[in-house]
Order: sequence, then structure tokens, then C-alpha cells
Amino acid sequence: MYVSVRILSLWLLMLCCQAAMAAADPGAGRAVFEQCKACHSLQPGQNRIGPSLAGVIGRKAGTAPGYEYSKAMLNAGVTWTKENLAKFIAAPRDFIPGTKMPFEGLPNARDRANLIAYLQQVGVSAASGSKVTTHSIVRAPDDLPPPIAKRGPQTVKLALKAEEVEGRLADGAAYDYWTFNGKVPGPLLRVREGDSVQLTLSNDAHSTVSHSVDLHAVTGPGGGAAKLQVPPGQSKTVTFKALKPGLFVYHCATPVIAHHISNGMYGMILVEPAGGLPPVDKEFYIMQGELYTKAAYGAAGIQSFSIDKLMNERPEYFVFNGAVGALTKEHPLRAGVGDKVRIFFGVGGPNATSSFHVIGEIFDHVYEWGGLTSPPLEGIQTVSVPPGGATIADLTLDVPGKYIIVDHALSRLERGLAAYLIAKGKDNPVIFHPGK
Ligand SMILES: [Cu+2]
Repeated sequence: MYVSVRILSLWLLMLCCQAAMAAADPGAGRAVFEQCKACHSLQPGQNRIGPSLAGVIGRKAGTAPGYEYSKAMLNAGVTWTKENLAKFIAAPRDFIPGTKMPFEGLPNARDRANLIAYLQQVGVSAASGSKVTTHSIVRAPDDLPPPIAKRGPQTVKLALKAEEVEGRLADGAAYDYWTFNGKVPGPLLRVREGDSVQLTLSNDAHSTVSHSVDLHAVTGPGGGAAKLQVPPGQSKTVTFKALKPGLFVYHCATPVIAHHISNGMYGMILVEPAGGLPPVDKEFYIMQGELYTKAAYGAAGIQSFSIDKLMNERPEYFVFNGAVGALTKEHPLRAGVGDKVRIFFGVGGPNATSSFHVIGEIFDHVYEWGGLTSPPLEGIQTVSVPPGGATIADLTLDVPGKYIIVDHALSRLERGLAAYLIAKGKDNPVIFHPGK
């Protein structure tokens, strides 16, 4: 008995050593850094309650520009290395007695190693003064599958992956988005009425929390979410029958649900009717959402999420396809004069209803609420689309120019909400011309 206990404890010791020796994971460190963000930024010179940690490794303690340090820190005489930073993070006031830092320390060695690996990775670019990430989470509006060819109902396999990624929110500003498949919105899923859909949701191993999916096209508990709560590194599958044709929103439904949606976890599924939709020349996919950041709209650096603003429904940013400028600077919609254009439009939200409108155009057809079992409305100016709702709007471009797509609650235009639809082609003076 004694021998076996000894062997067991040796084996456990060996496992612990192996874990300690495994390479530190900067991706996991990014999640640990969430705790530090209350006081520290990663932007050079952007000091919050504590100094910016941009380029901290290799820097002498007490020398971040523009920050007023305690005497203890100024006199510490330490140049930060991975090793001494680990000791400091473990117990700041033991390592530098008299430091004002209110932080008690990070007891878990693995968390410390991961955090330092992350600081090292981001520190290089941050210290050199380069901007925050320019990585784009924007889904291009023409990134959608083509219409389904005429066929009968089938079994269709679809996959979604929950991924937490830092991305560009606006010029000079970044945000830790939560996404389906790395982009906002998640992919447009396209199936046929009567299809049997096997949907697998996986959650990236680096995710900090569980994620899920509730599809409004699903008839069943939670729209699937009751059986699709997926912890990091795991995956789950449900099978559902697409009973009704229409354009339906899907979204993460893990509490706090509004937080997950606001962070970018929404998309749509189009259930085509038997025989498909009337053909058009161009199809586009746009979704509207809101972001609730602690700092005001327009602040630079990595923006952190505000639960207070979310609970009070006071967003700082309103965006089409995830970011400010997504569908103006980055991916404007492009079509030709004479084209029939179809916009699959939905609102992820989580809270604001959109008054969807294309300035200078009139919708030929609007499939109200995204329903495809009723005939479309005709000749419509503005469509009200609630959170968790959608519409299909067709228009014909008769005159060349730049058409601005908005939510006609136009204060939101000043908070990032605009898209351009650029029509190229011959002038059409019968329909529009300047002068008499
Ligand atoms: Cu989620």
C-alpha cells in the first residue's frame, strides 16, 4: 500500500512538472489579462489607474512615460524580465515592499506564465508605438452562399465555431469580440424548406467561457440552445427539421445572453422555400449590432466591455457587420446600374430596433419580418426590424451613385452605423438629373 501511494505521488509530481514545463500559451494569457484591464492598458502612454503595460518586459520598473509612480517603485532598481515579473505578479507587495499596487497577486503559476507570454507577444508591437490590432472581424457583405439549386429536401451538415478574437472596432480602437467562425456576423447558413439539418457547434479551446446557439429557424427547446451549451474545447450537435421558409436570426444564448450577442455572436439562417426565391443580380448580407464600451465612442486603444451600459441599454457603438467603417471604407457594397439587388438584413442587437433604410432608394419588395410564406410588400421606404428579427429587401438601381444604407434613427449614424451601396453605370436622366 505504502509503495503504491509513493508511486502515485511520484507520478503526480511528474505530471505537475510536465505541466509547468509545457510552453506558456499567449492565447490563454489574453484571457488572464482581462483581469488586469481594469487598471492597465496595452497602448503606449495610455495610463489608466496603473501604467500602460506596453513593452513592460525589458523596461526598467517605474519608467512608463507619463505615469506617476510610488517612491517604492521608483527606487526598486528592477528591470523587468519574464522571471522577476512572474515573482512580482505572484505577490506584488512582497516583491517590492511599499508599492501602491492594490493587486493581491495571481496565485496560479500557469496563469502567470500565460499572462507573461501574452505581454511579451503584444509588448513588441505596442512598445514600438504601432497601433492596436488591425485584424478585421468584418464579414464582407457579399460573403454568402449562392442560391440553392432546385432540389428536394436533404440532410445537410453545418458547422459553427465559437471563437474569441481581438479585432478592429474603429480606427485606432480594438475590442475582444466573441464570434461565430471569427467574423461578425456569423456565416449566413442556407438550407431548403424540409431539409434535416445536423448542426455542430464547437467552442475554441482558447475561449474563456462556454458558448451556444439558438436558431430562430428551429422548433425545439431553446431553438437548440438547451442542447448546445458548449464549454471551451468541446463540441455538440443537434438535428432539426427546417419547417418554415424564411430568414431567421441565430445567436449565442449563454448567460448573460445580451453580453454574448453584443460581443458579436449573431448571424442568420435562410430557409429557402421549395423552388427558391425570385432570382436577382446581387445578394448581400448585413447585420446590425450594438457595442457597450466603458470608454466613450471614439476612444483609442483596446476597449473594454461595460456591463452597466449594457444593462441600461446605452450603447457607445452601432455597427453594420461588426465594426465602424465595415461597409463604408472596408467593404462597400458594389453593383451596377440596372441591377436588381437583394439585401438579407437582420438585427443581432441585442437591444435596438432598426429603421432600415437606403437613402435615395425605394424597396421594390420587402418580405416583412423575413417571412417567406406571405407575399412581399411593395414600394416601401423604411423597414422596422427588431432585435432577433430580419427582413429581405429587394431594390433596383436605376441611377448611378453612392447610396447610404442607414438605420433611420439617425443619431446612430454618428456612432458608426452606415454602409455604402455604390452603383456604377450610365446616367439615367429620365429618372434623375440635376437642374431643370
Ligand atoms: Cu457566447
